[in-house]
Amino acid sequence: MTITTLGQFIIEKQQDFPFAKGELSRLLRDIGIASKIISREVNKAGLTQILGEYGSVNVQGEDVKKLDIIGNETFIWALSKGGEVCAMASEENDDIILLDGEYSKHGKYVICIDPLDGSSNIDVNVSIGTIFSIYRRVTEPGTLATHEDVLQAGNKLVAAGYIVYGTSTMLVYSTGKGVNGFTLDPSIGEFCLSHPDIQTPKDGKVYSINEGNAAEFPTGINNYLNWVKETDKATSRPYSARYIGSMVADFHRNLLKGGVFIYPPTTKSPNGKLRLMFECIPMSFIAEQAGGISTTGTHRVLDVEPTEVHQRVPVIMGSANMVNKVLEFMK
Ligand code: AHM
Ligand code: MG
Repeated sequence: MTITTLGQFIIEKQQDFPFAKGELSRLLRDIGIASKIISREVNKAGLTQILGEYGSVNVQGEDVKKLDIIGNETFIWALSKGGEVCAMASEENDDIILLDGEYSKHGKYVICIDPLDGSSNIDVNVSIGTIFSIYRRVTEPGTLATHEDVLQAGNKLVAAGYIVYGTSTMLVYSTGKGVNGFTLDPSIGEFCLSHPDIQTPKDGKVYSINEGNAAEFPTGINNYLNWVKETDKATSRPYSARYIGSMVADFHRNLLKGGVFIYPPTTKSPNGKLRLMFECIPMSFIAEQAGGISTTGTHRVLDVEPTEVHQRVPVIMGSANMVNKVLEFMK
């Protein structure tokens, strides 16, 4: 049996970028390392009875940190040391983090992370994820980075991906030349290529939306939700509803099996709930790279110009035919 580890794959793929000096490869490798650490912590999370509840003091008298804090600190630690990154933004931090170390100031890249997405699922042992995106800085290397480096539209992305901590841990990423998935083999501690060149089905039968908010949805979305439930042999309706409440896990299932993920505008939150920089842009990049579509309902998500780090946008993404059907109802 031959296996390809994430590290081997990254090095092989570096040849796709003739001018690359290896910084992006090192950055991707560092993300792999951070996610292995978080995967270990996520797997231990069920032991809180022994370790002490998160946020409390354990039997040794030490503070037990919340898993999302551990995730954030792990990523900041892993990515700020290598000198490839000059600035970071995290869903856990109000403002961007400027790295002013001698090496970091020369870093060519900017990274945005949602270290643990779907955190309401942590306490109940349900899948959660990490989401990341990488941009090339726009200011001069050697100087302190600025907001301009971070606030870039998704069409400027260099790479993006996610890690899903599910029944196994999987890392899925793209550098703009297709999407590849790696499964963590705990026996050797390596991510191994398990899903090469992922293509999402053009059609699917799964719709993922928090229908509990239906009273607040736009009419078009509710009309679509009525339509998916109608019986029609030709289109195999009714469809199946699947909603974990962990975007990474919901997205991952739909990516592999076909489906549409929707977080629409609501009357209370006209821009929806999900964050452009941390959640919508990276997942939209993966969706498109796998042959799917992602839109806010009016614009391609990757073309939205961000104006603030924690900006929110509505999102409809997944299998092309399903997204287009939702858009028909929204007209
Ligand atoms: P979080 O960043 O606070 O974890 O919230 C993001 C999560 C997504 O993973 C998920 O799709 C969504 O929130 C679920 O929200 P809701 O409970 O409103 O359906
Ligand atoms: Mg999140």
